[in-house]
Amino acid sequence: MDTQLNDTIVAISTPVGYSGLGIVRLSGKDAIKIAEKIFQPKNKSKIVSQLKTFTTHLGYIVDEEKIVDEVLMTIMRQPHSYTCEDVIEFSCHGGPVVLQQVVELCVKHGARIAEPGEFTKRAFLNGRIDLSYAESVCDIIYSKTKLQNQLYINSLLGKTKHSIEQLVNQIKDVIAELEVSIDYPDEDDVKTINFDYVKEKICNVIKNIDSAIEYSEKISPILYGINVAIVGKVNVGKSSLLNILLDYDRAIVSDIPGTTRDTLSETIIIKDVPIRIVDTAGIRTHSQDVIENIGIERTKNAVKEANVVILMFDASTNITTDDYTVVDTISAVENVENQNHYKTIIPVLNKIDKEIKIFDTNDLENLILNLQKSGSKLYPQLNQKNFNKQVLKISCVTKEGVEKLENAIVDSQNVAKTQYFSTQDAQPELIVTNLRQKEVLKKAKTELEYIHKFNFIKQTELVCEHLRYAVKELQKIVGSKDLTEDVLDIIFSRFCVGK
Ligand SMILES: Nc1nc2c(ncn2[C@@H]2O[C@H](COP(=O)(O)OP(=O)(O)OP(=O)(O)O)[C@@H](O)[C@H]2O)c(=O)[nH]1
Ligand SMILES: [Mg+2]
Repeated sequence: MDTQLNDTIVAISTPVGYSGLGIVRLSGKDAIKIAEKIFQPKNKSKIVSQLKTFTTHLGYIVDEEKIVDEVLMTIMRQPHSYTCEDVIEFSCHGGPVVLQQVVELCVKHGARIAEPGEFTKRAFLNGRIDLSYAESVCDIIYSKTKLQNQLYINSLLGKTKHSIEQLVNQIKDVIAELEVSIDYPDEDDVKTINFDYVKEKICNVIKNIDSAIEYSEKISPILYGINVAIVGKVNVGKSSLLNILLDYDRAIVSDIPGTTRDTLSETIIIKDVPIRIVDTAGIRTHSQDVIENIGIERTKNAVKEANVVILMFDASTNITTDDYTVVDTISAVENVENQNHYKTIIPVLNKIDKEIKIFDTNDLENLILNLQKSGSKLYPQLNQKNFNKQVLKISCVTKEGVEKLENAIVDSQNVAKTQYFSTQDAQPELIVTNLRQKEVLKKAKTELEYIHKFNFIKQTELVCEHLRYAVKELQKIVGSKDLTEDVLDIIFSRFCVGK
């Protein structure tokens, strides 16, 4: 065992502030000894060091003669505890002063203040949990939606570990089979290996990895959210839409063109997907105002960062030169961005509660269809025949069409359908839920694909070498104790103290 693990750590495991209860957690070889010094059971016949594991006891936290709090103490003996070490949890009254005193008492008697995530790190280093489990512990704590929680719980239940082990075993079987021909390079033995079958087995592993990578892109909006920028000329109703989506008056709305001069962003949840929505300064063809021009530069940045651009028009007037400038601005950003395929443009006609004049000419239709023709990804896909019917129409006064627009934002991103949606996408065997895991899969796939460059009979050793590299990569998802300290630090520093 790591020498660093020989000390005993302590931390408050509940959030800072005032609450009904607050928990102080101790873990390490002296946890029970420290508890014995600072916890006095109410039932004086009880002796802390002799208490059974997974039992809870009423008593007092004492500093010499002075009683600090009345608490419940739970004892969990090694190896069957969260960290695999002796663990003591004091369930105290949830005030910062009380909890701080309990921690100080533990330190006074030999404990050290825990680093963020150190309890979970110990569980990993002591072999109770794998790295994907540890990561999911942190992710579950920080989940913002039920869907995120649902995806992270997979790893906690050991599904990731199980699926990785299956893939690793399939590769190892192939290695074992090929090694026969290296160890006994006798003609007859080599002949017994069915190389086509071996190749098929590896292709199967690649297929599984591909499905996991593909699915990780489909759940990416659920995990990381969708960036949406509302863009349009001045006065079309961008800020009004932001306020409606947020359900409160966040942005100033007025009929003075150029009301919004800066970008404003807030996060909302639509269909259980986090949406970061950015209201932008309206774009004008000839603006002399220095501040307004800075605002327009910020609008361009918002477009750059967006997955979805809501391209807003005023349905109650005809298309103007400013609308062309807006479209040109978006196209210019898109071209610089080298056609980032994640960016979707949703054209929206606002103010349909007023008399609709925007279809009086074909200008809108031409403008949008040209945008589509030049390679921009529009949602929904529009065509000349049903243009008028297909294009999304809303009113920020009556709220007509707003729900349709909300759905369009999520649907445009090809989000994986999970049990919270009406239809379900088939979930692959292996689900990875963060970028580290996805990158590892990509590297493993590269190693596996490499083997097709070799002659299986003459270069068996090289094939095996790349297969072993692939195994090594895949194993990084579940991790091993010999992971370097800096990799572990990156993973566990995301945690809160006390977990
Ligand atoms: N009738 C009607 N008026 C609307 C609608 N949406 C917005 N307005 C009005 O249009 C005017 C401009 O609205 P804003 O939301 O400030 O427009 P904006 O696009 O943010 O404008 P800038 O910040 O100046 O670029 C306000 O007077 C709104 O009340 C709508 O759907 N129908
Ligand atoms: Mg505005």
